[in-house]
Amino acid sequence: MDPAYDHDPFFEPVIADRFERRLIADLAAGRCAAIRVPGFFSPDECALVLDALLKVEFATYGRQRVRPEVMRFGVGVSDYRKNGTISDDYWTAVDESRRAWDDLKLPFDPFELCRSRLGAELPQPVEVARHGGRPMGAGVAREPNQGFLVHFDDAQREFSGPFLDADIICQFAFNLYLSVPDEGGETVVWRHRWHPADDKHKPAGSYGFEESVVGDAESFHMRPRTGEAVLLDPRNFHAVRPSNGGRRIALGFSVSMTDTGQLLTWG
Ligand SMILES: O=C(O)CCC(=O)C(=O)O
Ligand SMILES: [Fe+2]
Repeated sequence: MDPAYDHDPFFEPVIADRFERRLIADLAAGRCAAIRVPGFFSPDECALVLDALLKVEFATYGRQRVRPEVMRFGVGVSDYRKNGTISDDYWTAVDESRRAWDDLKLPFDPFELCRSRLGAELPQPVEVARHGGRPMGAGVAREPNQGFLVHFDDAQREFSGPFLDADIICQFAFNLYLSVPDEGGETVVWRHRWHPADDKHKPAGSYGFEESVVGDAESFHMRPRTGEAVLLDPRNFHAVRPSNGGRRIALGFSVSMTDTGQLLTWG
């Protein structure tokens, strides 16, 4: 194909030294595909959180849905979907997760620090989202050493009815990398959004698709560094490659932009 027709100039990761308000608007509007902020956490901040996490036991995501296995510390709502709504046991899991994170006795709340730095240039504070008046989970530490399959994340398709107590314009995925492998562990993003026919490439019960689903769509990959934060549009199909030589541990949460432009987070 003629290279001039090969690349969408809006389909790019942007590297910046902070989450500028203008870049968040670009991501929401589709003028870029990801924002990368190296050094979002200092080496000391990463080491504090990582050291604490290395002493505790991680759980796995639902083993039927998430194969190969992904380890996690904390709760993600995707494991608590029942008939298109949030199941009651999510709220118990959120309470337990909050206690488990408190028990790490960190000198700061890493999710709160992520929210305040993410929102530093925004007119409204970044807050944890509510559902039915109750605050949702703040986020999760995830360890996909064997990678994540090709998938997309879009709560308005995964859940029916109002998902948050706010009207949502768009959704982002936030990751802060605390530990990265020597090799592998790249995040790959394709310029492909879900189409009903894609489900032919989706094994029953799996969260992920076969890689054939993205065909020859344009893609880019990001090799995260320790301390880097990435905000991406998770409607673009994405995957994480398996790691080699080291654990890949990241703090993650979803972010919604409301109709007033406020960012709300949830895990
Ligand atoms: O770990 C990553 O780089 C991306 C994980 C992912 O699938 C997401 O944040 O939605
Ligand atoms: Fe994802």
